[in-house]
Amino acid sequence: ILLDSAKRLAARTAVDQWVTEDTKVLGIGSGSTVVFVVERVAERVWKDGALSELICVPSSFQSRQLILDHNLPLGDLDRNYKVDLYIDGADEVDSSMVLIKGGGGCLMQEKIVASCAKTVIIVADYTKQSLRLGEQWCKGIPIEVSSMAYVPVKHKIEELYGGEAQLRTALNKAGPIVTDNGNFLMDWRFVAQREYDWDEVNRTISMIPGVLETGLFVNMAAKCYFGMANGTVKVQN
Ligand code: DER
Repeated sequence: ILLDSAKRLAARTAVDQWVTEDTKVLGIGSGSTVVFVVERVAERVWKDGALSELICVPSSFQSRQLILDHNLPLGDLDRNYKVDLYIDGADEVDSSMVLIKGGGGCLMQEKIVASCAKTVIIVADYTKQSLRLGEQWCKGIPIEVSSMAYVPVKHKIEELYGGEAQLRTALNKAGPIVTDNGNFLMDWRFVAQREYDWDEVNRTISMIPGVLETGLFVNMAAKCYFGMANGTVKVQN
Protein backbone atom coordinates (compact mmCIF):
# COMPACT_ATOMS: atom_id res chain seq x y z
CA ILE A 1 0.00 0.00 0.00
CA LEU A 2 1.05 3.62 -0.44
CA LEU A 3 2.97 5.35 2.34
CA ASP A 4 0.07 7.68 3.09
CA SER A 5 -2.21 4.69 3.53
CA ALA A 6 0.30 3.15 5.93
CA LYS A 7 0.47 6.42 7.88
CA ARG A 8 -3.31 6.73 7.94
CA LEU A 9 -3.70 3.13 9.12
CA ALA A 10 -1.23 3.60 11.97
CA ALA A 11 -2.82 6.90 12.98
CA ARG A 12 -6.42 5.66 12.98
CA THR A 13 -5.52 2.48 14.85
CA ALA A 14 -3.67 4.40 17.55
CA VAL A 15 -6.40 7.04 17.92
CA ASP A 16 -9.16 4.43 18.19
CA GLN A 17 -7.21 2.48 20.79
CA TRP A 18 -6.00 5.38 22.91
CA VAL A 19 -8.29 8.41 22.54
CA THR A 20 -11.30 7.68 24.77
CA GLU A 21 -13.91 9.66 26.70
CA ASP A 22 -11.35 9.72 29.52
CA THR A 23 -8.85 11.58 27.32
CA LYS A 24 -9.32 15.21 28.35
CA VAL A 25 -6.02 16.76 27.18
CA LEU A 26 -4.51 15.35 23.98
CA GLY A 27 -1.09 16.54 22.81
CA ILE A 28 -0.83 16.71 19.03
CA GLY A 29 2.57 16.15 17.41
CA SER A 30 3.88 17.62 14.17
CA GLY A 31 4.59 16.38 10.65
CA SER A 32 2.65 14.52 7.97
CA THR A 33 1.55 11.42 9.90
CA VAL A 34 -0.22 13.36 12.63
CA VAL A 35 -2.45 14.90 9.95
CA PHE A 36 -4.22 11.53 9.90
CA VAL A 37 -4.37 11.53 13.71
CA VAL A 38 -6.18 14.88 13.75
CA GLU A 39 -8.47 13.81 10.90
CA ARG A 40 -9.57 10.74 12.86
CA VAL A 41 -10.02 12.72 16.11
CA ALA A 42 -12.12 15.27 14.21
CA GLU A 43 -14.27 12.48 12.75
CA ARG A 44 -14.90 11.17 16.26
CA VAL A 45 -15.78 14.65 17.53
CA TRP A 46 -17.84 15.97 14.62
CA LYS A 47 -19.30 12.85 13.03
CA ASP A 48 -19.75 10.65 16.06
CA GLY A 49 -20.40 13.48 18.50
CA ALA A 50 -17.89 11.91 20.86
CA LEU A 51 -14.94 13.27 22.92
CA SER A 52 -16.98 16.26 24.05
CA GLU A 53 -14.46 17.39 26.68
CA LEU A 54 -11.34 17.00 24.56
CA ILE A 55 -8.72 19.78 24.48
CA CYS A 56 -5.84 19.59 21.98
CA VAL A 57 -2.42 21.02 22.84
CA PRO A 58 -0.18 21.69 19.79
CA SER A 59 3.58 21.11 19.40
CA SER A 60 4.29 23.61 16.58
CA PHE A 61 2.69 26.24 14.36
CA GLN A 62 1.80 23.41 11.96
CA SER A 63 0.21 21.35 14.70
CA ARG A 64 -1.73 24.38 15.96
CA GLN A 65 -2.98 25.08 12.42
CA LEU A 66 -4.11 21.45 12.08
CA ILE A 67 -6.17 21.76 15.29
CA LEU A 68 -7.71 25.05 14.12
CA ASP A 69 -8.43 23.72 10.62
CA HIS A 70 -10.44 20.88 12.14
CA ASN A 71 -12.24 23.19 14.60
CA LEU A 72 -10.96 21.20 17.55
CA PRO A 73 -10.68 22.90 20.95
CA LEU A 74 -7.21 24.48 21.20
CA GLY A 75 -5.37 24.36 24.51
CA ASP A 76 -1.92 25.21 25.81
CA LEU A 77 0.42 24.08 28.59
CA ASP A 78 -0.36 27.25 30.60
CA ARG A 79 -3.86 25.93 31.27
CA ASN A 80 -3.36 22.21 30.55
CA TYR A 81 0.12 21.14 31.56
CA LYS A 82 -1.14 17.69 32.62
CA VAL A 83 -1.43 16.03 29.23
CA ASP A 84 -3.25 12.69 29.24
CA LEU A 85 -1.92 11.45 25.92
CA TYR A 86 0.58 12.66 23.33
CA ILE A 87 0.51 11.24 19.80
CA ASP A 88 3.28 12.10 17.35
CA GLY A 89 5.27 10.77 14.43
CA ALA A 90 8.96 9.97 14.28
CA ASP A 91 11.72 9.92 11.72
CA GLU A 92 13.04 6.61 13.03
CA VAL A 93 12.25 4.14 15.82
CA ASP A 94 14.92 1.62 16.79
CA SER A 95 14.42 -1.77 18.41
CA SER A 96 14.71 -0.31 21.93
CA MET A 97 12.21 2.49 21.22
CA VAL A 98 14.81 5.23 20.87
CA LEU A 99 13.34 7.81 18.50
CA ILE A 100 14.92 10.24 16.11
CA LYS A 101 12.61 13.23 15.77
CA GLY A 102 12.91 16.68 14.32
CA GLY A 103 12.93 15.91 10.63
CA GLY A 104 10.21 18.54 10.43
CA GLY A 105 12.12 20.87 12.72
CA CYS A 106 9.57 20.79 15.55
CA LEU A 107 11.48 18.70 18.08
CA MET A 108 11.70 21.27 20.90
CA GLN A 109 7.99 21.86 21.52
CA GLU A 110 7.31 18.19 20.71
CA LYS A 111 9.64 17.02 23.47
CA ILE A 112 8.18 19.58 25.88
CA VAL A 113 4.58 18.47 25.31
CA ALA A 114 5.63 14.80 25.29
CA SER A 115 7.36 15.32 28.65
CA CYS A 116 4.06 16.57 30.11
CA ALA A 117 2.10 13.51 28.93
CA LYS A 118 1.14 10.43 30.93
CA THR A 119 1.47 8.34 27.76
CA VAL A 120 3.34 8.96 24.52
CA ILE A 121 2.23 7.02 21.44
CA ILE A 122 4.13 7.13 18.16
CA VAL A 123 2.52 6.56 14.77
CA ALA A 124 4.59 5.86 11.68
CA ASP A 125 4.79 4.08 8.36
CA TYR A 126 6.95 1.00 8.00
CA THR A 127 9.91 2.94 6.59
CA LYS A 128 10.56 4.42 10.05
CA GLN A 129 11.41 1.20 11.88
CA SER A 130 14.99 0.06 12.37
CA LEU A 131 17.01 -2.42 14.39
CA ARG A 132 19.85 0.01 14.92
CA LEU A 133 19.48 3.80 15.03
CA GLY A 134 20.56 5.42 11.79
CA GLU A 135 19.68 2.52 9.48
CA GLN A 136 16.68 4.38 8.07
CA TRP A 137 17.09 8.07 8.83
CA CYS A 138 20.39 9.17 7.31
CA LYS A 139 20.00 12.93 7.66
CA GLY A 140 21.44 13.01 11.17
CA ILE A 141 20.00 13.75 14.59
CA PRO A 142 18.32 17.18 14.66
CA ILE A 143 19.49 19.55 17.38
CA GLU A 144 17.89 22.93 18.13
CA VAL A 145 20.59 25.45 18.88
CA SER A 146 20.84 29.14 19.67
CA SER A 147 21.86 31.00 16.52
CA MET A 148 24.79 32.69 18.31
CA ALA A 149 26.22 29.37 19.48
CA TYR A 150 25.92 26.96 16.56
CA VAL A 151 29.65 27.03 15.68
CA PRO A 152 30.99 26.15 19.16
CA VAL A 153 28.17 23.65 19.60
CA LYS A 154 29.06 22.02 16.28
CA HIS A 155 32.71 21.61 17.30
CA LYS A 156 31.89 20.36 20.82
CA ILE A 157 29.57 17.66 19.47
CA GLU A 158 32.11 16.55 16.86
CA GLU A 159 34.91 16.47 19.46
CA LEU A 160 32.77 14.45 21.88
CA TYR A 161 31.10 12.02 19.50
CA GLY A 162 32.66 12.29 16.06
CA GLY A 163 30.72 12.58 12.84
CA GLU A 164 29.61 15.93 11.46
CA ALA A 165 27.00 18.45 12.60
CA GLN A 166 25.64 20.64 9.82
CA LEU A 167 23.52 23.78 10.05
CA ARG A 168 20.14 23.12 8.40
CA THR A 169 19.65 25.56 5.54
CA ALA A 170 16.25 26.40 4.10
CA LEU A 171 15.10 25.40 0.62
CA ASN A 172 12.71 28.29 0.02
CA LYS A 173 14.53 30.95 1.98
CA ALA A 174 18.10 32.14 1.71
CA GLY A 175 20.18 31.09 4.70
CA PRO A 176 19.49 28.85 7.70
CA ILE A 177 16.10 27.55 8.79
CA VAL A 178 14.72 29.41 11.82
CA THR A 179 12.46 27.28 14.05
CA ASP A 180 9.06 28.18 15.54
CA ASN A 181 11.08 29.22 18.59
CA GLY A 182 13.49 31.50 16.71
CA ASN A 183 16.49 29.18 16.87
CA PHE A 184 18.69 27.36 14.35
CA LEU A 185 18.74 23.62 13.66
CA MET A 186 21.74 21.37 13.20
CA ASP A 187 21.69 17.80 11.89
CA TRP A 188 24.38 15.68 13.49
CA ARG A 189 25.44 12.80 11.28
CA PHE A 190 26.94 10.45 13.83
CA VAL A 191 29.42 7.61 13.14
CA ALA A 192 27.24 4.68 12.06
CA GLN A 193 29.64 1.94 13.17
CA ARG A 194 30.22 3.45 16.62
CA GLU A 195 28.32 2.17 19.66
CA TYR A 196 26.46 5.06 21.31
CA ASP A 197 24.67 5.13 24.66
CA TRP A 198 21.81 7.30 23.33
CA ASP A 199 20.58 8.19 26.81
CA GLU A 200 24.02 9.52 27.72
CA VAL A 201 24.44 11.23 24.34
CA ASN A 202 21.08 12.97 24.69
CA ARG A 203 21.89 14.18 28.21
CA THR A 204 25.39 15.37 27.38
CA ILE A 205 24.46 17.21 24.17
CA SER A 206 21.47 18.80 25.93
CA MET A 207 23.83 20.23 28.54
CA ILE A 208 26.10 21.98 26.03
CA PRO A 209 25.48 25.71 26.50
CA GLY A 210 23.50 26.94 23.47
CA VAL A 211 21.71 23.65 22.83
CA LEU A 212 17.95 24.00 23.38
CA GLU A 213 16.91 20.40 22.61
CA THR A 214 17.95 17.26 20.77
CA GLY A 215 15.87 15.06 18.48
CA LEU A 216 16.80 11.98 20.54
CA PHE A 217 13.67 10.87 22.40
CA VAL A 218 14.90 8.23 24.84
CA ASN A 219 12.59 6.33 27.22
CA MET A 220 9.66 8.54 26.21
CA ALA A 221 7.47 6.47 23.91
CA ALA A 222 5.20 3.79 25.37
CA LYS A 223 4.22 2.21 22.08
CA CYS A 224 4.73 2.69 18.38
CA TYR A 225 2.11 1.81 15.75
CA PHE A 226 3.66 1.03 12.36
CA GLY A 227 1.45 0.95 9.28
CA MET A 228 2.90 -1.92 7.25
CA ALA A 229 3.17 -2.33 3.47
CA ASN A 230 0.75 -5.27 3.53
CA GLY A 231 -1.99 -3.23 5.15
CA THR A 232 -1.51 -4.51 8.69
CA VAL A 233 -0.45 -2.60 11.79
CA LYS A 234 2.58 -3.66 13.82
CA VAL A 235 2.71 -2.50 17.45
CA GLN A 236 6.12 -2.16 19.11
CA ASN A 237 6.68 -1.40 22.79
O1 DER B 1 9.68 16.66 12.96
C1 DER B 1 9.17 15.79 13.65
O2 DER B 1 9.60 15.53 14.79
C2 DER B 1 8.07 14.95 13.08
O3 DER B 1 7.25 14.46 14.11
C3 DER B 1 8.75 13.81 12.36
O4 DER B 1 9.53 13.14 13.30
C4 DER B 1 7.75 12.85 11.73
O5 DER B 1 7.25 13.49 10.60
P1 DER B 1 6.45 12.66 9.48
O6 DER B 1 5.24 12.09 10.20
O7 DER B 1 6.09 13.69 8.47
O8 DER B 1 7.38 11.61 8.98
